[in-house]
Amino acid sequence: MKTALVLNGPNLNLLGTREPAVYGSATLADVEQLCLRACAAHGLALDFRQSNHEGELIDWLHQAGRAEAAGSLAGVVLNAGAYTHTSVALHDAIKGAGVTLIELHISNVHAREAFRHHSYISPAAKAVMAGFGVAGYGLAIAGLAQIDSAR
Ligand code: CA2
Repeated sequence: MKTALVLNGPNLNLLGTREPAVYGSATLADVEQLCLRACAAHGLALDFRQSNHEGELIDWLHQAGRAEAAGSLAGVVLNAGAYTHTSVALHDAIKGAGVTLIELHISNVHAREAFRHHSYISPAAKAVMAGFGVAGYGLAIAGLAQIDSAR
């Protein structure tokens, strides 16, 4: 059984505690349970992580590239949080790792402030998901399973 790696970036540990109008009321623990159900439905194992540190996310992407090349990983769903809009380093890590990656945002970043309209992740991503609330995590896992089964 292959694994889906779901990575969450800075401040996503605060999910469900503030800004429910933007991000909903589900906590990150709720999102992990949602991802577990989606993975089970698609015959995948789940590895679910969150970090507030750019370098740690980069290390995890490098590991993911090796795991995908070895055949044990289907790919990555990444909500890079605000690093989406700032991080050339994450862009380079995704490209350098050669990992199959779906960029995910809970909110529709294009309907928000102008500084959220540009993503350094999108050019390195296989697909982009935004605006479905936390349900987007399940949809992105379904998409990853689809991409993997078509290989
Ligand atoms: O919509 C998304 O998923 C975002 O990636 C979330 C990021 C934001 O910077 C991106 O522009 C869009 C913010 C994550 C922080 O989440 C919080 C949740 C609750 C309370 C405070 C922050």
